[in-house]
Amino acid sequence: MSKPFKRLLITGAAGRLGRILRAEMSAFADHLRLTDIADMGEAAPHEELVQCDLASFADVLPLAEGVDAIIHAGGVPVENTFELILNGNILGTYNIYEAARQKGVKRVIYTSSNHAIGFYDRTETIDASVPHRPDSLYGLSKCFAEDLGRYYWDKFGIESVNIRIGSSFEEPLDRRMLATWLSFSDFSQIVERSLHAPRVGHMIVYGMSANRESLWDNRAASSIGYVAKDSADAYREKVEAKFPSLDPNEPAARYHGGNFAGAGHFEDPK
Ligand code: 15L
Repeated sequence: MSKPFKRLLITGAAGRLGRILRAEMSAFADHLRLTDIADMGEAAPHEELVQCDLASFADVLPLAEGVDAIIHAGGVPVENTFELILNGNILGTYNIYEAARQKGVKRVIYTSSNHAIGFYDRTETIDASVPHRPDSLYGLSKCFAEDLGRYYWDKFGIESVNIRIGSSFEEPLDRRMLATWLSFSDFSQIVERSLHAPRVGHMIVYGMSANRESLWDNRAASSIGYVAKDSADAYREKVEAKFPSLDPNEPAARYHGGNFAGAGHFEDPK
């Protein structure tokens, strides 16, 4: 049976979420072009592996040749030095969009993060239209990437879905994740919906499962047909038994971004 896409580019393919995408997106594309700065192992017959640094435009440009869409999950995945964030996330994401423009790719799915809005207080439920409130240099780079996508849509008509991922792990790892958790299967579903939705323009959606506690109003995601199937509540007892509840005034408990909001500047002496 023919698949909806001929070729998809996936960046960050050696990472935690990149590995999920590598396994799941082959159902929708004849070929996957996979890239990462790290080793990606052996290529399957439908795969093309290109190890490269997203900060090098000369390396990134050919990656976008002949692809139907880009799933951009590459870059630095947590707080780090400004230099690494600048190269991996800011320059790297600029290179992806510029390569898309030069090679005529019409849609980018971007793995943004809750850390773009991490300084909202947990007493506030926010939707995807609120102003950015980054909690870290990492969060700031996600704000840049979301705005970059908006610019490339307004000026050049390249569509984007920016998935502000909560916490995507095999299971929730602490109390905060009872609200922010995104199962791997729901992650694949929201990426798949982002690829298939007929018209997205520039969208921001939250990457969250159907958790009973929640910080985000995710109606925008329903408009692309995303219906979360999993819930952190299946793990609630286990998590609550393992982790004592935090003082609600501690930054880790108080803000959407948890510890990212509570941490100082990454480059200060520890
Ligand atoms: C993220 O953006 C990180 O990539 C991930 O490792 C977690 O820290 C997650 O946010 C989170 O907020 O739990």
